[in-house]
Amino acid sequence: MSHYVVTGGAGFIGSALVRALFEEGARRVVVIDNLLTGKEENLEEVRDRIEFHRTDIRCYEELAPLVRGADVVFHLAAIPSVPRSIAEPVLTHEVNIDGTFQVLRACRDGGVRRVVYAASSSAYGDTETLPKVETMAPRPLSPYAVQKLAGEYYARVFYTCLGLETVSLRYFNVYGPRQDPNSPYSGVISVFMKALIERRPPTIFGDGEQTRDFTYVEDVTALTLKAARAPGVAGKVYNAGNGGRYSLNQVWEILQRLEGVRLPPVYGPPRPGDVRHSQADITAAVRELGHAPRFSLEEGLKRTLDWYKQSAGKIRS
Ligand code: UD2
Repeated sequence: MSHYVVTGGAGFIGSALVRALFEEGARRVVVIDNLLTGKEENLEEVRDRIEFHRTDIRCYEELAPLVRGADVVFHLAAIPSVPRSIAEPVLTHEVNIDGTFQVLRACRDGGVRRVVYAASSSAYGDTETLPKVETMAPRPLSPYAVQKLAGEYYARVFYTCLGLETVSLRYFNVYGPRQDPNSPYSGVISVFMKALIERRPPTIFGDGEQTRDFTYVEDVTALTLKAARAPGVAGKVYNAGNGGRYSLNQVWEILQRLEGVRLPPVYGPPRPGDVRHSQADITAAVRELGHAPRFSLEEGLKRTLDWYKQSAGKIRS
């Protein structure tokens, strides 16, 4: 296989996937990104090896020729963030649901061999049992969760009814280098990194005892590549997590220890649409896709912190 397309390839996860593709010998990688949240600088090291298109996934006419004949399309383009989906339900609906539909439609029309779709752990909502298994009924709590779940459903019926091979991976709170800490909708670990480097206390929404299965970006990209070629998995959904669970208070404790500082957090009101606890059962992904996460939270945080320190000039807003 040699011809890949990554939608959202200028994003923090998408750009890591592009680098991983080249590491395993990909020859042709097409990146589609409208640069709404993605950044070209995320692709700095591979800029002269990729074909970059500043294209919006809602536009079928522009999309169709770019995906035609690809071996695998990795569909990561989305507007993430639970609070953003509450603040901007129309825009996020259009990009996350309509855009996903157009990507699937273009892939089906263009004879693409397989689509790997970046779904979200938010689909589970507040289920009573932990860890969360793919067989549980979804209970989305926010527009974002509904939108990512609708994408999964579309991916599945594009396989069962329309013959396009798709695999959905429910990413669980991915973190790592290049995650943008400067937006009001930034992922919590990037926000913690920036606060730590600037020696400021972070704001924690709620009591900080909510838990997440924080998953290092390289573990997610490795699994995403495996999903592109695993046999017998078309139409399925898998958890893409680490399998652990840490509270925000614990994460902030670890980070303070790594830096040797004490900066008690400020606590604010809980965030609407927030899930209380999240943890992946990764049994199916291990068995059927060969998932093998390599990074403990502490190891992942150390690597991430090193990157933020080296890039401190760049991450300042
Ligand atoms: C959801 C999904 C995740 C991914 C992501 C994309 C769940 C469990 N996870 O992540 O898989 O799809 O959406 O956006 O649904 N927080 C603070 N202070 C801050 C920022 C955040 O306390 O400055 C809290 C926030 O209230 C939440 C936790 O940190 O309890 C994680 O928030 P997040 O925005 O990093 O990610 P989350 O869990 O919404």
